[in-house]
Amino acid sequence: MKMTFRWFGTGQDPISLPYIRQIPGMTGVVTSLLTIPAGEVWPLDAITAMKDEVTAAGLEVEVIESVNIHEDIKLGLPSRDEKIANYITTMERLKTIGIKCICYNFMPVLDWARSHLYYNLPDGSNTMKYEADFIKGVTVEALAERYAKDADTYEMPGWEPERMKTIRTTLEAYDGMTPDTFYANMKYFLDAIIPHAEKLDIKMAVHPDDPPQPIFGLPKLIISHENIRRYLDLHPSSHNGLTLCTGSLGAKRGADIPAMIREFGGEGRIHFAHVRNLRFENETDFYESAHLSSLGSLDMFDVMKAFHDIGYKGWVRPDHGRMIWDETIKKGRPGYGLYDRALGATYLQGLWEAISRMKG
Ligand code: DNO
Repeated sequence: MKMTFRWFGTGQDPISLPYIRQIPGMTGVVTSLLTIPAGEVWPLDAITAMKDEVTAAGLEVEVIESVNIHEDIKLGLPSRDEKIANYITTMERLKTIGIKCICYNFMPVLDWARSHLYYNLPDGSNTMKYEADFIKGVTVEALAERYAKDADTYEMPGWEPERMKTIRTTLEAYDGMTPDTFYANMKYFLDAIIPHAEKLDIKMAVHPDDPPQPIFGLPKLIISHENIRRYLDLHPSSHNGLTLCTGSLGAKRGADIPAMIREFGGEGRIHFAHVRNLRFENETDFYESAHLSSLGSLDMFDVMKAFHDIGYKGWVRPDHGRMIWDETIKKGRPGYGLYDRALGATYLQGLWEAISRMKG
């Protein structure tokens, strides 16, 4: 595995590249151009500038998270062809700087959602939380407002105030969308881009829906073993793969993450991994705990062992962390402070070293 760190880019992330470089074992960052709206072609000069900046800091950039998919593609509108063509041009440009993997998601309208961005834990740290009843009782506008206030300087990806202006219309566009239609729209996209991904040798890695249950009446499909299988089968190519996110998939009680790693990873379909823990408070509610197995509901040893057993050579990054040691919103986006993710990265590498050495 290759340990990496998510970095949102200059002006978008208060954590500096030199700090990231000092995290033990860190090989590179996974990043994006956050200011380019979904559906538009990424400018080559911005792509090159990003690459130069990361390289100058002594880090690699091989994974992009994310190149977002325009809503017209998800909805299957006639205008999707133009957006898909733009997506392919962006892929071609990313190839010129050596990108090997693109993480993206097929979540309708919104990216990941939580009820609380800063939930206080007894040890004085704070973390993100998901409370199902809270989400049921809130409007999407009210939640967006809460995020805008709590996330302060930094917009929550997928919840940008600009997008929120037309949120009702976008939500309504999904009225009556059946899973079959949604899968057909996914297939249309995959059939168009995967041949290019093969030619460019860029591994496409879909991120599961987070949380793994419908919210605000929106269909959520990439949430379980069965649905991931269906998604991968829509276009059977090793370049049509998965971002295995333990936190997203693991938020569904009973999900067997190590089994998914062994199955999908064993087939060479996992290209990128987000490894983090969470702690269930009841059947549906959870908060994002520190990465350690003893502090959460997921067993990180079993997760890393499964990756090790399949000979995983792809990218891994620690995922959401708590805010600790006086970290405030000014020092990191929600879930993306420096310290707890750095601790997570070293812990995961410790597990990896122990597993490797025990196998001799
Ligand atoms: C959450 C992240 C997601 C992910 C996108 C991929 O923290 O894992 O926002 O980047 O869904 O497109």
